[in-house]
Amino acid sequence: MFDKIKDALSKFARLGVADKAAIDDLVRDLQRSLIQADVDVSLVFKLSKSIKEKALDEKVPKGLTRREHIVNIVYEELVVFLGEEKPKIELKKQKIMLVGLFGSGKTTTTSKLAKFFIKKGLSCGMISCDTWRPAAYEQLKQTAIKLNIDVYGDAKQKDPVKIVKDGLKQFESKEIIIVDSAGRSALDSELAEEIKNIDEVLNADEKLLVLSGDIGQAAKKQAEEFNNLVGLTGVIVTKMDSTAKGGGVLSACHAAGINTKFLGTGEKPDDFEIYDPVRFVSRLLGMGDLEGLLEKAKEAFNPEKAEELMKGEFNLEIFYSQIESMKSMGSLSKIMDMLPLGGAKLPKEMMDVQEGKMNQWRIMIDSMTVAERKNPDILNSSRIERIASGAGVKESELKELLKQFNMMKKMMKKMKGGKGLKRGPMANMMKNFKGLPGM
Ligand SMILES: Nc1nc2c(ncn2[C@@H]2O[C@H](COP(=O)(O)OP(=O)(O)OP(=O)(O)O)[C@@H](O)[C@H]2O)c(=O)[nH]1
Ligand SMILES: [Mg+2]
Repeated sequence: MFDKIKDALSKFARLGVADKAAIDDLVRDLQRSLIQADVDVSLVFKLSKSIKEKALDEKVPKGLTRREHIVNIVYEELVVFLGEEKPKIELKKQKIMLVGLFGSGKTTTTSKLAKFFIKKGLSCGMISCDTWRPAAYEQLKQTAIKLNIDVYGDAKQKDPVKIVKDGLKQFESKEIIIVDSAGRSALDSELAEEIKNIDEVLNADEKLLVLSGDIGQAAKKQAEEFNNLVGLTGVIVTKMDSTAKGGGVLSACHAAGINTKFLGTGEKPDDFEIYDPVRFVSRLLGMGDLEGLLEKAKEAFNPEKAEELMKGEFNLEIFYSQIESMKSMGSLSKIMDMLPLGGAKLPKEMMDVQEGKMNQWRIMIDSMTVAERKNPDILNSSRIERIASGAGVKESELKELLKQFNMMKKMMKKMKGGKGLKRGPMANMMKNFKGLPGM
């Protein structure tokens, strides 16, 4: 999404002069990109007018080139345009109701949200009161079982209000209760009445409208209608991974005075994040998202494993668990997107190969005996032959794994004797990040 903005800025950054013609050109490119993202035209004009005025009138602060100053203006104006402040998500006892039209992502988001709060240490119960779609409860139950989250529903009960009442009783002791409601193709009088009735018994602290990112500026009308009906406390925008129109939704909600609180970024339970406009725009402009990466790394980091790593012998099992924790940080390409590499990117094909290879490594390690995993030095040619054929790979592929393992082993040795993270690649990344405009 908004890919063209990044392109427009790099084109601008490559120019020798940052004169009026160059600024006009930049603003025109920005306008085109925003309109492609289905941002409302009047909002686009407001934004570009403000960027132009600032770029031409404001004095360039000391220490910045004129070009850097203008890039910074674009960055700051986009942040203001897309929501300004990171929403506060309170970690306290609360009831949350999700509302929205058909297929917007309510049911998927219900379990994503539950998982979010559980990871923060809060107890959670989900109530499915969608009596409209036959398999709605079953859909939520399936994910609930997979993720081990408590869920309440009643496939035979036709009255959503009764389900909510019973669910509330069942989950009295839970800190977080999330209610998944039914959708319709439009907010008609039937849906309006149903939502009002549910809210009367639920008395939700948070009333969140789930909007699919692909509806673009149509979000404005929906957000206003639902807001008039129940008084929304926020919006969750889903499918940000698969649409070019998310910018239209984000700007429309902000203009309507309704905060976007979370983004859905994929179909999996972990493809979910708090919406932070600063972070969002940094990522958009290719400035990386170190904070997001660190948060994910923290979640994936297992202190016991790390201690084991630093103390004991490095073996294939530890190597394997390293791979696993990298995988739980999300797909490699997503991680690469978050790194501040200043636009330098690994080609997508290469990252896909790497992920495929990781899966293969897992299968190979699973084909080894415990002794072999603990001490890969004992892998002679007959063992290599046996493992490769057991895992269904070529011997050269197994040797490649052993090579990577040995490289990592060397690196671990250095780290053990070395300076830790203070002078490692993370520290360098931090330095890079601070040097970026607007940081
Ligand atoms: N790519 C992507 N797909 C998503 C995301 N969120 C939801 N989906 C998909 O969107 C489809 C509809 O999601 P649901 O959660 O069933 O939507 P709903 O609002 O509950 O739909 P109804 O109950 O029919 O009103 C499913 O196929 C989801 O997997 C997201 O963030 N990214
Ligand atoms: Mg649903």
